[in-house]
Amino acid sequence: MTALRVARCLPDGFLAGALRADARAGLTATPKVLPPKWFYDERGSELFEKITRLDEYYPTRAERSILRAAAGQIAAGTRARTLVELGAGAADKTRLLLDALAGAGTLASFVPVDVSETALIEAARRVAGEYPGLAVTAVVSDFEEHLGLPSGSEARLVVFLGGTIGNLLPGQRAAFLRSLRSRLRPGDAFLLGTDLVKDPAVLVAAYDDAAGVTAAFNKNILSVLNAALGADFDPDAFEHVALWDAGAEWIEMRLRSLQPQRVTLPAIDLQVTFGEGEELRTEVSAKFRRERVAAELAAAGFTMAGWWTDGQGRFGLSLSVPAERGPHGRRGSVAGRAAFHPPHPGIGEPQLGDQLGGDPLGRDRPAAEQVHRDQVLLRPGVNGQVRLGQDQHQGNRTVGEDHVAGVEHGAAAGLHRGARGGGQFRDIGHR
Ligand code: AVJ
Repeated sequence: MTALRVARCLPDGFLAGALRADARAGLTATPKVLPPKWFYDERGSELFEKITRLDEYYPTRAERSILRAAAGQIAAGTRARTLVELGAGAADKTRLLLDALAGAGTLASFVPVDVSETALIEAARRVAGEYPGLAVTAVVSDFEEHLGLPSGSEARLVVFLGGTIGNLLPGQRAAFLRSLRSRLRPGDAFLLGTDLVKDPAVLVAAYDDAAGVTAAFNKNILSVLNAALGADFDPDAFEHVALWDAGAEWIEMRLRSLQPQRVTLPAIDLQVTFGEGEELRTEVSAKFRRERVAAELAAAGFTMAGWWTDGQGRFGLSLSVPAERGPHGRRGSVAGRAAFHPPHPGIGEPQLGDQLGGDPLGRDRPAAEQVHRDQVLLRPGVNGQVRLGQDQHQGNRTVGEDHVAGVEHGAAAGLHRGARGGGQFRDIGHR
């Protein structure tokens, strides 16, 4: 039997309050700015799904191709019992990891974490249906504010995919990584997807597609404000702008006012004016180089143990463990670690020759052909098994064995909560 549980780590009204505060602060700032997390109402989530299928938007396909090739290595290296997915939209990619962990015989529970409750529960329900015996706990949380991590389980693999970390500004990113690191223990691991610096034309096209889907996605943030705050934005009075900031190495999306205009937001008692050509920044999507990923992880107290890219070097996936010396910008000692040998020779070996040609449409070629794996520093464990980082419990319980069905209330058993968190479990049924 599988139960799906839902844990709320956000106090009632938290999101509504956060949106109002962000709208007030951002629309009275110079230049005007809104945080990208408000794109994702139902329509915004649908539009983003559509974006992931566009020819120009390569990150989803690139990351999926890496995961297809590397999931087995990640499962063998982490032997994770609990898969925690932050921003759990990308359910198809999640399945690659769930399958690999199930294949390794270690998987017991899945904890998808997202702010968007309806999308989260729908995805969690589907996974629970497809993996009988898997304990699924959907955590409604804003991972910047209230990181919901199950504390009862060991050998957790926390994954943050899609390059979404690039939506955080450098200071927010550092705070997020430190906060995550402070909740992890030896034996846990962190898998992070990062989009990589590349030809600006390729980047800009990914955020300004010919069909105009990204433009509609960008303007949808105005509809979100209209619905939530009774505002009277006219999305047609703005144009979509995507630009590459070469100094900061990030893509910015903006909405440019086509005319002088005044907008009223009754719910927060605010009127704002836009001059003709005035821009509102709606998203930063930072692009990375491997060294910067490693440096930011190290500064937060992680040691990068593995790094993979797709064959065209478009996207990077890093696997990190808590550093032995903590978050002081020093790397954990790698003494005693051994180079990781992939369980499937040929997969994950660096492929350097003919990787740059590729399908002109950018479609995936078979994963084994195109994924680069850099050296992975892991320690061979007992029985010759590859283990990550420090000592780990050898979780050998079978999937679902320890599951307790039922309703849990109040204390959100097993979940860390932020200071403002008021976690509550609601049982939403058994299968
Ligand atoms: C979901 C945050 C990874 O930054 O590429 C897609 C969102 N914005 N097109 C990204 C997005 C414009 C996307 N992330």
